Amino acid sequence: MRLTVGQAVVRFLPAQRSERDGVTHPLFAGCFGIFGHGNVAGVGQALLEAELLSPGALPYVTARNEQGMVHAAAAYARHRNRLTTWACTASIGPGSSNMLTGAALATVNRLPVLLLPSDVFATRVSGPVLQELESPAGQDVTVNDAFRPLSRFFDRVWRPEQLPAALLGAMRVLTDPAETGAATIALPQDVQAQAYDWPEELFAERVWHVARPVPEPAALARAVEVIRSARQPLLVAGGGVIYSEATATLRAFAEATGIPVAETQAGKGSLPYDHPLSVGAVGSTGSTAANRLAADADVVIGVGTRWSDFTTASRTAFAADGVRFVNVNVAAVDGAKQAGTAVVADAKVALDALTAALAGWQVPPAHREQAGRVAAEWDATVQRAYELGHGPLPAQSEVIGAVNAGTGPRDVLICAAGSMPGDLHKLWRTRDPKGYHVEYGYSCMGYEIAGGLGVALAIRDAGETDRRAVVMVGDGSYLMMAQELVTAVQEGADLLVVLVQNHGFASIGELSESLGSQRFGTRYRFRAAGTGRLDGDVLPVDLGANAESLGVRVLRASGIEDFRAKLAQARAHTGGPVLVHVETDPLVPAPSSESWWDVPVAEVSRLESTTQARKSYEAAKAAQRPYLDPRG
Ligand SMILES: Cc1ncc(C[n+]2csc(CCOP(=O)(O)OP(=O)(O)O)c2C)c(N)n1
Ligand SMILES: [Mg+2]
Repeated sequence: MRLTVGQAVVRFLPAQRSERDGVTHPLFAGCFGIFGHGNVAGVGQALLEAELLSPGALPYVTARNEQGMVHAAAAYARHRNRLTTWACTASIGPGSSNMLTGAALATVNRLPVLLLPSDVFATRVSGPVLQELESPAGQDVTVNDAFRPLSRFFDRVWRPEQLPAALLGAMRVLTDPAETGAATIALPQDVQAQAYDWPEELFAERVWHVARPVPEPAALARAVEVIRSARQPLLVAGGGVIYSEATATLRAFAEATGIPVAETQAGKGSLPYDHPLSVGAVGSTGSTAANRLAADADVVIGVGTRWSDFTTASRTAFAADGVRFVNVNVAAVDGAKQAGTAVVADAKVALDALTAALAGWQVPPAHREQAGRVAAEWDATVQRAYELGHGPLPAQSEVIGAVNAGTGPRDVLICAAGSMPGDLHKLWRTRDPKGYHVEYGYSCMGYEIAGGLGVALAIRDAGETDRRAVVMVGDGSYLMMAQELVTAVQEGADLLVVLVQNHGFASIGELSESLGSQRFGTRYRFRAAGTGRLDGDVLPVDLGANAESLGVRVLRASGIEDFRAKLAQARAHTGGPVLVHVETDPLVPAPSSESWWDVPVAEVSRLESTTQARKSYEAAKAAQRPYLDPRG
């Protein structure tokens, strides 16, 4: 079949399907893109031909920023438990390098996205081409080489003959639960337009089986022995529980054994918040319930977690002498962490096997009771934070409470950076396994709206009429990247955005203050004539007007009661994005997690604030543990 390389790519992608548990899905929902030289006449021409001659095969969506489109693709994949994603095509140079942050985010979070950056001429006869980075030391180096460390798969198709291996290699990685992340195929612009005689079978429908690796019997037996020895165990549920669709299995395991369940950011929603064995968020942004159980746990069972510093409170959360870890993870690299007993397997299969192997064994009743007690205490703390009655501007916790109460049980809450991820981790009452979508692997400002668009499209494509994508975004994140609102308008995507304006960085402000850095550079203020510093009046930024100018329906709330009313109005809006704007007081922190996060403070300083903070830092650091002893 004689096609260009661009046409071959566009013909190949719709024929790929993913399969798990006997159900198949299209691997690609469509292709996001922004055209420029490099892809306009190659992949772009092929997408036009497909749209005109085989409509619906690979829907094309124009995005506004290449980073945003990769976030949308990653968010879509996350909502679909990684079984369906998008391809992203970008032009040469800046168009392609704009996707780098998106690539890193997808890889860190283990979310499949297919990136098709355009590249310089393979023939080099016209080089250096506009937007080409010339490396004096090697003419095969281009900006796209920067994707190599950020991608789980990278290839550059210098010749058409290389394309089949590149495509098949990328598909394998995208559908491997342990390896998945960004798969990047760089396409030189002349090669995209070059014709070649392809074997027909390249375009045959192909099913990629998403594996559920079973635990090795000996590894399972080792894990069972450790768990049976436990008196005060705690299970930490990570994103792997949700991607593996293991939430019902986890619930059965917890109910059978009485082991309380704490959640990481990606794992939040593994159990509904009001399940008797749910103790909520763990770690630096955790609940006091989970953190108290963590502090005393003799055995910690991590399922589908990569043990980030937020989860372990920088290796201080698990404080008992001789604490031992059991790590159930599909990725061997995570199984081996914390000198744990590794069970390298799919979360669902492994939890089923553990439940069977532990039949009849239970934690002492007092442990179960303690979990219920500390969870109830935390729930009362959450309720107080929801009803703070702070004035004149409300506290962020009140806005979170209003959004929690004012949205449906199946709605999906999307957030990524700022003070909200931590506050949401502590305070959000999750009612559905897919109800909490906080990107905290890369915690990338600017993900929120683009990610919300991806979730809204995933909800639409899955026909989930009982769900809505609800974004909570701070003013800093909004200013960094709000432009996919225009894409949401274009697609008629039902996206509800809550924009929390506090004139700067509440998060980094609080962190800065706690580290002795006096909130330096964290407020949005005029440069004052008197001081020459950024401590003048609040900047007259009207983000509501900004969203309105992009074609978004905007509702402005003043105070918490009005916010509740505007949120209800916004929920009734359909057919495109709607935004509720609310101002909050940046100086009201969420309830304490009684935990820590390791952010080093200057060892010497002429500032008293820094010197004091360094003392506290050293004191806190003394509690840090290496978790290196295989015997616990
Ligand atoms: C792309 C990116 N740049 C910088 C940071 C570091 N950072 C984390 S939170 C934050 C401020 C976020 O401000 P805003 O969205 O207004 O949220 P707030 O802290 O006010 O809740 C910054 C700069 C980041 N996470 N991502
Ligand atoms: Mg802010």
